Amino acid sequence: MGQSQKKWWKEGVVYQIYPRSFMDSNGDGLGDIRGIIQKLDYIKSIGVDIIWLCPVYESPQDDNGYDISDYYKIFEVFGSMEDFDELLQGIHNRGMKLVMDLVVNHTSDEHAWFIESKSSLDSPKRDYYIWRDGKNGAPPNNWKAFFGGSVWQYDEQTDQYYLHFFSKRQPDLNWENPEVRNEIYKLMKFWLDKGIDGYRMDVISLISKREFEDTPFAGFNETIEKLYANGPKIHEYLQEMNREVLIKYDIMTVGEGPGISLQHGIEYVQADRKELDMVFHFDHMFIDHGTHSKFEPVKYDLVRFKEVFTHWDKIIEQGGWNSIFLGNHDYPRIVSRFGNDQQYREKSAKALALLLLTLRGTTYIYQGDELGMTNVKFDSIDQYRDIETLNAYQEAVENGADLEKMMAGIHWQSRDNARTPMQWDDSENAGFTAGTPWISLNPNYPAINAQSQEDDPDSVLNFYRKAITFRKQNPVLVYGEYDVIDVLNPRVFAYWRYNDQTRFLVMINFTEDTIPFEVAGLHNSYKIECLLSNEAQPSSIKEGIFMLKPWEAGLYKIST
Ligand code: ISL
Repeated sequence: MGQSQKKWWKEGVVYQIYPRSFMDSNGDGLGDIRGIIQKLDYIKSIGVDIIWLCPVYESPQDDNGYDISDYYKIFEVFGSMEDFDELLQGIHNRGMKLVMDLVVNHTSDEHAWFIESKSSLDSPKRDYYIWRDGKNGAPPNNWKAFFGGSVWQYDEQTDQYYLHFFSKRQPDLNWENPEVRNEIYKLMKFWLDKGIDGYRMDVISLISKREFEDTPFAGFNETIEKLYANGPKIHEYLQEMNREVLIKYDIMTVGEGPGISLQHGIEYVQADRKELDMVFHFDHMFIDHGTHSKFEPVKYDLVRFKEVFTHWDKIIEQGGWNSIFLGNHDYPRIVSRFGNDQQYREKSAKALALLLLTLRGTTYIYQGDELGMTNVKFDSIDQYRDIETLNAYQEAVENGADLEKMMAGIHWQSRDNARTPMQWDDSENAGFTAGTPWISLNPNYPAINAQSQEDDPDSVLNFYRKAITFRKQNPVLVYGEYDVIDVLNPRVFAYWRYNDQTRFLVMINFTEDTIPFEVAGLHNSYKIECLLSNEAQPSSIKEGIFMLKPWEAGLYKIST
């Protein structure tokens, strides 16, 4: 349990921006780079240190920018390269850092490489992508894509199939080809030489492919873990990328990865291996997905949830580092998913903030979660924009499934829950755009918005500010040990964070009930001081027991 080496990216708090939904500066209904520039002071005021910007590169937007057609250009609806340079400067001038999305498992089908690759069997770029012959007039195997259908798309002109793990407009690159890898390293350097401070690497766990044998697994997540992710050459590629690019810059890297278990995770991030700094695993993101579909959600279990965080904390003891997040642009709003977005919206949003900022690892906050923004329930499928949601609905229609049930699943799990525009104020369209927004707003924006929270000392926003400031003043929350308390308790998430000098106790009641909670060994003769809480009158210990009010969350300092 050695002391973890100090790094800026361990201490930093990350704020994730989904540019399309953040701020529209020119009234075309889509967020843009100048919109982000306008809001930099707001972002700085939250207290965050690092901005992770989702893709802003040229793209036909089949998957909102995760389908890139030119890695060296900015998507013109988002702005120009000059706008980008100004954004980077603005971020640096405020003492913050910028991490960009790196999407190199696949490109857009409109990328020049793919157009050339597709043009003929003997195109010099044929081998930039993964082409295979069909099997008896059918695709090469039975693998399913993340966004529905087969992972194989037939191309009539050359009578072969190409692989796409995501939409058919997102063909997978062939990392076996050294020319492809060199092109990727080159584009990475282009942005790093501009001065960006790191990369969030999209589905990096999928870049090394296995043999394309049929999957015997019925469950999609199991297929991902056993067949799609962590392929045989993944570490060879990442070590090469590290040698060729990463080592030359003072940056942070976080690899996104479906199918990364803790055992795999360590192989990506153990410092001596010289690969990545952190990964995003999905053990808690898949926690309420049905076996066959995320749109058939199951109720999640708090014990399992605590076990996931406790289990992943081990990555630090083994020489790696953790990323702590509860949501992003692909998942429901955290307060709707893990909190209570009705009666206890504010309290539970603050409880989750406390969790995010006191677990061991780098904290990631997704835009709008600092306001306690909630899921949306659009009445009609026509109001949804996300390709995953639309494809899944279409599949349900084709299969004659129960569409009411499907809509309920979409209300709960659609990625669009996190993609409704930022709620800046209570004016029309929440101050997000002067035009027609690309996706409807959550109708609750008159009640939930940044402006109304700004001056309210008890707002969710100001709780985030407080908790971030507190974390900065107390490095034990970054580097100190983590020990879970009563892991089998199904209602309370409690843990110690400590070092030789300081001991903090964090307790969060994840229910709507008042709950007695006992911390073994703790009694009235200790000095127990509550330093952060979402309650005006935080619970105190009486006869060895705390009575935690509904969704009460508090951090206590314990001394003798
Ligand atoms: O969204 C998901 C749950 O249905 C995830 O499985 C997601 O598809 C996966 O984590 C990969 O996500 C990333 O790559 C995708 C892109 O659509 C996502 O927005 C991105 O975060 C393809 O580039």
